[in-house]
Amino acid sequence: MRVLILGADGYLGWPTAMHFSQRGDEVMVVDNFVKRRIELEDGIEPLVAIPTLHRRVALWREVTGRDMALRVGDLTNHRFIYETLAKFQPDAIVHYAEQPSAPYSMQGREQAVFSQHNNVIGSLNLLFAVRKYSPDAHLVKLGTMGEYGTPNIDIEEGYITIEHNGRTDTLPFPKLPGSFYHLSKVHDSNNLIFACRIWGLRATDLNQGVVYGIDTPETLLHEELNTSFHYDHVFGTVLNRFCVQAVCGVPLTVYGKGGQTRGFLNIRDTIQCVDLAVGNPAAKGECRIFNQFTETFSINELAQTVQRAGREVGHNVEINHVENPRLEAEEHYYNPQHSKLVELGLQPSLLSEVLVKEMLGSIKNNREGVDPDVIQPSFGWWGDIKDRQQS
Ligand code: USQ
Repeated sequence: MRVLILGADGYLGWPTAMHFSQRGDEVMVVDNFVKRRIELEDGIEPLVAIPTLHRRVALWREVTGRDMALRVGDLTNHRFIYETLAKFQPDAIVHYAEQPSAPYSMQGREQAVFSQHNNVIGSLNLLFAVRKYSPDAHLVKLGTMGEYGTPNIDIEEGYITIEHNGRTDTLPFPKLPGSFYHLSKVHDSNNLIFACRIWGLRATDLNQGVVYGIDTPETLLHEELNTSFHYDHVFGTVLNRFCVQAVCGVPLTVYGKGGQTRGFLNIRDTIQCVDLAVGNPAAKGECRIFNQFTETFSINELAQTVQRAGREVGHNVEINHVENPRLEAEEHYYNPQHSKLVELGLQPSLLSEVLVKEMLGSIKNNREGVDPDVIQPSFGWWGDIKDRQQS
């Protein structure tokens, strides 16, 4: 297959690109390096320095003998994505090319506007490009479980059948997103459903939970093939952050009461899910929605798991309930369905203390890369934390 990976320089994009290339597919990788620019803006770096994308592609060729095509460009420039599809003619497009941080999007007006412009307009240009140049390609788009928020009813996979005043219909599940970033994904989902309905495109929207983990089989082939692992308050996801905090002796930063419950999955399962979606394409005109996570945990449960595993390997792990920089329910009902990927054959790698200990071991080897100044949140859902503390 010809597989186009958009956002291939990121935490999930790079391991996904290597996976499809290793499988023998013809892969093209694309990125505009927005994440690297935000890293510079906010003074943060991945735990382990990541070579340029050009170097990663060259190294991949040296290690495996496999070629990947590389194009640098921005989806918000429609000419760039039109030309990319016209030349590459993909069978499948895996779209990660979005600003992925909820806290970044809540930092202020500029960051909110940037997040929505980059994500929504980039994806909209992509839809027009697919219609014009690759109308049969299967678009696999990364959405998020955060689109649904935490409603007080069971969350279905994308659509809900409702009976209202004696009539019944199946409609998109209501959305209650919790940040301008999550809202950008809701807008994308609406555009995607609409494009499939009116133009007959085929798409799968993967509403993914919070990803954790460091290694995939391909990142382990060479130390410079690592993925970009963040532990800071901007890009670090909660379990990755807790593991770094445990190794560095920083009390785990549970935000507020810690009863917030989310769907989680291992980075290896992200790759498996995307592989399953690509291998089982949606029909023409269909916009499938899969809830992509393997287990749910509260933040307190995660913190306790990291504490137990950390103490067993000699780390002094304390749990701290810090003031929540977000406005979110800290105790709530949460029961999202997630059977469609399992029906396609997903074999989950579930979270265990053994796995946490592996993560801790791997972080310990790179401990000198940790910057303690970027661990605590410095802005919240209302803006800069210092402003709130002063008022
Ligand atoms: N949290 C803490 N302490 C921390 C960091 C986070 O208690 O040090 C809490 C947050 O308040 C939140 C939960 O952990 O309730 C998850 O936060 P997160 O930063 O791990 O994840 P989130 O901001 O929701 O975003 C991440 C990815 C995003 C993806 C999303 C999936 O950055 O790209 O879309 O996970 S989901 O959460 O299902 O929407």
